[in-house]
Amino acid sequence: MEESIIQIKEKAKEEIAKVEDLKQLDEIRVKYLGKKGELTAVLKGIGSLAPEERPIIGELVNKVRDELDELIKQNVNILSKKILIEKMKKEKIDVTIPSKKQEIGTLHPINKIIKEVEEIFLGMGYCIADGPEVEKAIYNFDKLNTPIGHPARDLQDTFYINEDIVLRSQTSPVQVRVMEEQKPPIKIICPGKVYRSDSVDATHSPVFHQIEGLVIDKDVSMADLKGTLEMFAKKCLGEKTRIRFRPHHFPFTEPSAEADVSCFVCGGKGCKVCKGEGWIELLGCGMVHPNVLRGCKINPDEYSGFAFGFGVERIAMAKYGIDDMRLLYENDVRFLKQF
Ligand code: 2NL
Repeated sequence: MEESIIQIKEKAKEEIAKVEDLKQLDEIRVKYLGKKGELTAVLKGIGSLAPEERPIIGELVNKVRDELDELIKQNVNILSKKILIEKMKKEKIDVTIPSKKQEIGTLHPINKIIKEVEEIFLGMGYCIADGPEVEKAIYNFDKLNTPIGHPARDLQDTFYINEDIVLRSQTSPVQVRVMEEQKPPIKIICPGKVYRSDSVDATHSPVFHQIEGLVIDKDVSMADLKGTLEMFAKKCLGEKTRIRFRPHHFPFTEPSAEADVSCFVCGGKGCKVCKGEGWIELLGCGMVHPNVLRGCKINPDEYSGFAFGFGVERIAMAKYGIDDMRLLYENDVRFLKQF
């Protein structure tokens, strides 16, 4: 009996020594020390032994059981440590490996143009003004000498929230608000989103960006307007750029003009960008209509002013050689990365 207990012990020790993972170790514990284990079976059979043998065998079984139990516990510790060390080796982090390159965003070409234009006009002493995109029709039209019945107010052309409220179709209402709130001299530019009921194509979008400028002071003339725009064109498109005015009509200016710039690609000889013309249309402008001044409680006999306005997308497309406006709104990073 004693011999078979020792044999069980030795067999168990041998098996424990070969164990490679915790699961195997637990299986051994169950096999020898579990309820149906080999040592437990010996204990259960103790009743059939001679009474004087019982305490001796009992003590031995308990000793072996404690010994094996301790051995298993030790091995659990050793194995756990080994497993942890291996895991740490496998998952070792090399902190000296250079990190993945961080992609740094760039300004959208539209915002780039807006910032550039702002810088140019800030340099000429202008302030930047902004105002609501949802605007009273009075500010968007009436106060800009565009009364009811004017085609620009057509339901086909303007987004109406209701009869009296529109999505602004230009940033001029911001300028009207400034004229009402401030006394001349006024020198501002107003960049922002504007809305027109246009279908999307290569040159149109129902939402686009505009920059308007306004100067009100004593003795402001058309020559000041032309000089200002020439300065702006040279700074924005290159020092060699020339400018020309063609007569035009806007309800809010009189006289009005469209200003062209000499083609900044060919210098005026004629090329693909200027379609052989040598000139590219830049913006609309003029002297602020006396009705507009009066509507803002500015006396047209005392003050005069000029105003101009242009679409930012058009300038961005010309400057960067973009042939389809939709590219500016699709947010394709491969396109945007180029600017
Ligand atoms: C264009 C032409 C223009 C103005 C905008 C303006 C503003 C006030 C008074 C008078 Cl408050 N005029 N703005 C003047 C002439 C032209 O824009 O083609 N824009 C896209």
